[in-house]
Amino acid sequence: MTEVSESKQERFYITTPIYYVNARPHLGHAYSTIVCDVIARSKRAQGIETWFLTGTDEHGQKIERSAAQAGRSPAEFAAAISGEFRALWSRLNLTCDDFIRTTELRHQRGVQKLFSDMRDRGFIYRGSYTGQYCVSDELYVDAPPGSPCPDCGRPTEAVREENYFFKLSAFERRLLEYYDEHPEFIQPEARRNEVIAFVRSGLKDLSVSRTSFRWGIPVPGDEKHVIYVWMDALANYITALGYGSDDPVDQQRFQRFWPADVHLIGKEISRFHCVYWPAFLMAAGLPLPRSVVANGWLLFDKSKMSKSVGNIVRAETVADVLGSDALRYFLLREITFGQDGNFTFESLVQRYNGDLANGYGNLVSRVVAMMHRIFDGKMPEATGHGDAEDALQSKAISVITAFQAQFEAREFSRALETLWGLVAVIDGYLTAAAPWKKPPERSEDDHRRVQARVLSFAAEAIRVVTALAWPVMPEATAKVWRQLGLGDLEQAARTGKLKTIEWGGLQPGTVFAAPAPLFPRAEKDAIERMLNLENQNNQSAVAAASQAGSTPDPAVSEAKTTTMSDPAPASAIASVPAPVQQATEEMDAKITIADFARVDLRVAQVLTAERVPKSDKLLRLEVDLGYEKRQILAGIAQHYEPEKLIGRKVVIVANLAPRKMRGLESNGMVVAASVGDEGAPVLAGFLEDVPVGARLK
Ligand code: ME8
Repeated sequence: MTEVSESKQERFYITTPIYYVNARPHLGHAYSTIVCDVIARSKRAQGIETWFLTGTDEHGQKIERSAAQAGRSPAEFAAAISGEFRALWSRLNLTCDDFIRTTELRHQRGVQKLFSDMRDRGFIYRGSYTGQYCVSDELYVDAPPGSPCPDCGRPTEAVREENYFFKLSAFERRLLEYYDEHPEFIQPEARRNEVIAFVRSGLKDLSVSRTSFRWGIPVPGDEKHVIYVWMDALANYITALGYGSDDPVDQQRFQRFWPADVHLIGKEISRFHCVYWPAFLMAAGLPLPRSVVANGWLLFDKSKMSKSVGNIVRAETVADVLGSDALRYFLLREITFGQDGNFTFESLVQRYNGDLANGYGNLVSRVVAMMHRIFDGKMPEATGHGDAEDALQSKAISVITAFQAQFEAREFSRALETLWGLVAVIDGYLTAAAPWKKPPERSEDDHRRVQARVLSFAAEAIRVVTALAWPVMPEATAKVWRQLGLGDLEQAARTGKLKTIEWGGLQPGTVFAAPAPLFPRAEKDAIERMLNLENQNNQSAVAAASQAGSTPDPAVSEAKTTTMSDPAPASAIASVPAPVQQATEEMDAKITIADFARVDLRVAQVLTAERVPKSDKLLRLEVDLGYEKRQILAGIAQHYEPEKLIGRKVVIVANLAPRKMRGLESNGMVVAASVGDEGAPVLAGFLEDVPVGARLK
């Protein structure tokens, strides 16, 4: 059952947990998702066909209650917060191939199929449940009334319901055998031991439906029940691929990528992923994932960063002040993967200045600037080399091997430490050779030869660091790649040019691009600025919550709340309820940089353009963002001929929630000035050439 076809070896499927939409994303969520992105990028760079899935978990009692508290329907509430996750992932340069929402029809259909299959195979039966339930963890708790939740310590609630049960007990032995035969299934070891101990202590059948609330996927054929939210949520890993769909394209994707190679999760949800999920799959006759890998917790003020503790830091705050690469680098470098790790603003700024601003960034700008000053930006021919060059080259070669092995073993912190060891060696090599200083006894010709040798060796070593660091810092490394005259790094990765990284890729004669700042040094006020942004955000969250509580939206009917496939309305990105008057006031109010930064404006190139049938206003555009292609509908047909738009660079709002118009999905919005009384659109553009995907900020 768990056999995998030969061809699957060349493919790689990785998933994050799908995040609850009861609260906005924070650094903890960003951490797991960044780790997945880094792994996905490195697999793609190795030429492995990769699928990276993330999404949001939108059903269940917890979300229903959070929405009610905010005075909104669950559908609206979920759409707003889900939009925030999606926008953040794009802001952090995360290259997810798909983002699933459990309220989508494709998911609902797949979950119902899974449920029916398990029931048809005799693993689901009717019974009644009397016991405790933890709404925060959406967990049945086997304990007497009044007991706190053993996982989170919060009070549990008594539940007495007619339910459907899953025969979990039937899988106890098979699960233990599976863990035994596949030691890599649960990682790291500590989690594996916990899970095995839990299963050995005996498995009871699991209640998999609820009748006391409505916000969920109905049990097929018995609609008064909704399916247990964890069964609903776990199924996302297959429904997103196409399980349960009749469309051959979906079915093919499912065949291509299932089973998953890595379900990356936080350690607190190991039981759901390592016990319930494989048991569900066995019951449905589906192959099991290859591994469930748990990251440790990001701690802030010594406890797990979480919304309920109230000790969260937002990823946007760090990205606004230090850039998204700095956040990505810090999380991977600072935390030993698999273990808990502390977040402090002090260590963040220290690492930023030490490793990035003064380290890699400074090294690159020195070498690129000297290359321009001394050799007009053209890589010189290096003639001859001595011990120092041999040492540098062999260090670089050994770092390539060590880094790749450590990275593959998911020892990200060690791998980056190894790589920055090379940065230090290049720095030392430059300082010792001092190509900027001509010793009096050295002739002009000799000096120029030394300069050519030293700068070309240093630049080549920087190329190696840059190629290896790309999955972790895609933005900065892409800038360096361009400065080294090597073109588009993202494209190099996509076209297999990073498959083997070897010494000697930078050829004499290569023309370097102009130096561009990479990591400007963080000044003393950086921490203060981040703290201010956090405070502002907390205040606006409090204001939003209090407004939300006071403005329940009577216009949203019950029918709407149970709709499973509502796309996020564009206006729902802000999670503040927006009666019209308030919206008008907000238009007049000043916004902060952080508010502006939430709008992801990007340069995109039009690949195809055509009129939308039966619409005199709409054009259907396919645009390239560099990191992805997408479809956008633009209301410009009366002012622009479609053929003339092809190849043109336009500005789009890249993180607008998708909308359907005339049956077609629009993923973003083209930005245009609105001119004259009629508001004729004039597309925004640039006088200089700009690369696709560049962000406007
Ligand atoms: O559990 N440190 O969603 P969730 C590290 N919907 N990782 C953290 C973290 C922290 N402080 N805080 C959150 C759920 N995470 C379910 C999952 S999957 C089928 C359903 C990350 O919104 C970590 O990956 O509570 C953790 O498991 C996940 O966010 C929990 O997100």
